[in-house]
Amino acid sequence: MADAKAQKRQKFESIFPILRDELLGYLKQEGMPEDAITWFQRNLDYNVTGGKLNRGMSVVDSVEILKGRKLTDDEYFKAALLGWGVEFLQAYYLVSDDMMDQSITRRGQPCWYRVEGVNLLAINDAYLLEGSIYYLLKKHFRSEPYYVYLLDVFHDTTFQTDIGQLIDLITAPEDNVDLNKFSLDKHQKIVIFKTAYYSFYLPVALAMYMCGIPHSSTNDPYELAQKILVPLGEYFQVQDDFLDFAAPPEVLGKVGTDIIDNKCSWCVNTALEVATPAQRKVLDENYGVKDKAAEARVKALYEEIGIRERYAEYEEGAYKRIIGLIETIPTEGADVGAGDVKLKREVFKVFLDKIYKRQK
Ligand code: GPP
Ligand code: MG
Ligand code: MG
Ligand code: MG
Repeated sequence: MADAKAQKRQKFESIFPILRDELLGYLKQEGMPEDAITWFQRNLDYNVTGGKLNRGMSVVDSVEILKGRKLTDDEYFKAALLGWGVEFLQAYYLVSDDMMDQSITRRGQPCWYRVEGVNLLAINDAYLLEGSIYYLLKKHFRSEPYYVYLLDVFHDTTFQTDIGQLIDLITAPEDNVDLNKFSLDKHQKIVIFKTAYYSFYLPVALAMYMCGIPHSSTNDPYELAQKILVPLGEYFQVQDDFLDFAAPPEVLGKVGTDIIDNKCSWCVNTALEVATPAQRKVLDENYGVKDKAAEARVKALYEEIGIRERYAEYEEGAYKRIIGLIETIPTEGADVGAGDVKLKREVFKVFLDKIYKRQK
């Protein structure tokens, strides 16, 4: 079992060098200087690989489930390319997000902008990661009837993510900590926009387009998918917020910064909902303060209000709710007007099982 999983991952990983070489080939073909090619390669190797690959591999898994059979070599390559497209988008966001959040480590290594000699060049490197997606899509999908839908869904989810990041950032100003600005409602908006669309809807929608599933004005399968995937992504970001506080950095691969960064996190919102006046005072005085001792006081308060039990309770509730949504799809799959292709429960169940009770 573990072996099959490792093999699957290896197969997916084996596509990356092909895509990287195509991108580097473009720079070579344009006669770019050697140091630019080397820089770009280092950017790609440092930032695109080394993650959990959940998002990318979900495209392949979903195409396999939708088609209900083993993929041909060409189909596998195309599905994996779309999966890597999501991973490139993720890399683009993480390089940028780490600068905005002033984070220290990512995937067990220094954040890219903190690597010797990189600094603000990381901004341009992020753009290059984003541009790479469209170079690769054009090269391999230009003549497919669904090409424009691929572009559309990448663009739409990118815009949604940018809006989510905007609310995330302006709700967490560095110089003005005001916990009255936070609420679980606002948190929900932030996480749906900054995470759920690009991390959960995008991979499945890409797979659906690749399988030729059309939109429908009466019963749109893409809307149905979104109804399940958005809550799934919301749950994922609550996990991210909780792990920022609770997970050891050596397991998580990153050092949590939410308390010091004054973030509108699930943890602080949960604490605010139940805090006594005395506890509220502790939060007011220590949250968002750029000081390790203040951070430790907030963490102690989280323990005091039983945040771990509250999180476990949230997790069980979220899991059941999402299973309930998945079960609105008929057991034999929903008819989506694409011949033999049916939208099956398994697409969503497999994705849910990948993240349920995750520790990192
Ligand atoms: C994750 O938030 C959100 C993103 C990675 C989207 C970034 C969007 C941009 C427009 C840059 P997070 O800060 O909680 O992630 P992490 O905990 O991994 O730093
Ligand atoms: Mg952030
Ligand atoms: Mg961050
Ligand atoms: Mg986080």
